[in-house]
Amino acid sequence: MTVRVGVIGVGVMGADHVRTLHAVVSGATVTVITDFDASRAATIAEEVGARTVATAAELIAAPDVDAVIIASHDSAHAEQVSLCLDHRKPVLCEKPLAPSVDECASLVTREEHLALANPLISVGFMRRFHAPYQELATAIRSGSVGTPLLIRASHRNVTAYPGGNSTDTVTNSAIHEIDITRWLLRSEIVEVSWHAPKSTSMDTSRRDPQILMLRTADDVLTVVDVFVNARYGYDVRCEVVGETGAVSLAPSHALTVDASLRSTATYPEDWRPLFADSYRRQLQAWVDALTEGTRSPLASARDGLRAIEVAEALIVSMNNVGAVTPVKNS
Ligand code: ISE
Repeated sequence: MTVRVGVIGVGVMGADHVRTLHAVVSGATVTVITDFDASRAATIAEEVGARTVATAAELIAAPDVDAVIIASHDSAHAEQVSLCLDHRKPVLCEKPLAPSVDECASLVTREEHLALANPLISVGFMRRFHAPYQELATAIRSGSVGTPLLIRASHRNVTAYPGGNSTDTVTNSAIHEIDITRWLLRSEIVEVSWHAPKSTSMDTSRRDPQILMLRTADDVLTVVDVFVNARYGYDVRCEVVGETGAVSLAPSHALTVDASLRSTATYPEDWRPLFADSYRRQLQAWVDALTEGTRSPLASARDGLRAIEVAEALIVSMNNVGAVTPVKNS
């Protein structure tokens, strides 16, 4: 069986998913594409031999679409995922599942009411498929650094995507750090606080950088700096400090040039080169589960809800001069 996939939104990430599905993933074919920019949709559709439709609703209802990928603007996710539930179509929604707790909670409730053996919603927290994060998790579980006490993480982009604000930094970028912290530690984040030094002059629309403190139920503290206009390169760091040692991700730079008495590291411009293999493995795992009729091994709708609950607590802290804020579970 070949899974016929419809892709909603072919900006940076959606286009990447289309190409990965088309060229690298086995067992799937992209049949239908839609985007608010019709010519962008037409160009990539032609590249992979798909057809285009005008709206997300049309795509989700299409008879030649078995499963849907949502890579549209974050604000459109809830409505589009909801339509997938109406049509009982499996959906891989890019993170965040939706930018508010209310929207995510309502999707979780609706999906749970369907009581399906294989839930329909998967969320694109692709770092769970990144081999270095998986090795980090294995190192923690094997006890090689003792009981984890502290995580120090960084999330740095070259430039922020246009039109966002301080809140979007949390719901769109820092959401990865939130998910990976609970995934690495297997413990829920129960309390947070938000802080910021003076902002970069490069972006007047948001506080940037931001420092986030995430405390898990087992009392491990994660400290993350998220700097979405860091300019120098795309850089993700993570060090887990335990009672007897520390374990870190290897540096994000792919290339080091040694010449003229210098060693120069070259960073990627965005996340795609660093996480290309994670996206591929995530898509393949999703398609395989659909083909085999098994449960999706990707992050679930409830994982999406948990992450946005933490994000909302961070936003409360942001609006209350960094007050320590409990995370409410709905
Ligand atoms: C983007 O959507 C991602 O998923 C990237 O991993 C992240 O670094 C970036 O900040 C987001 O906008």
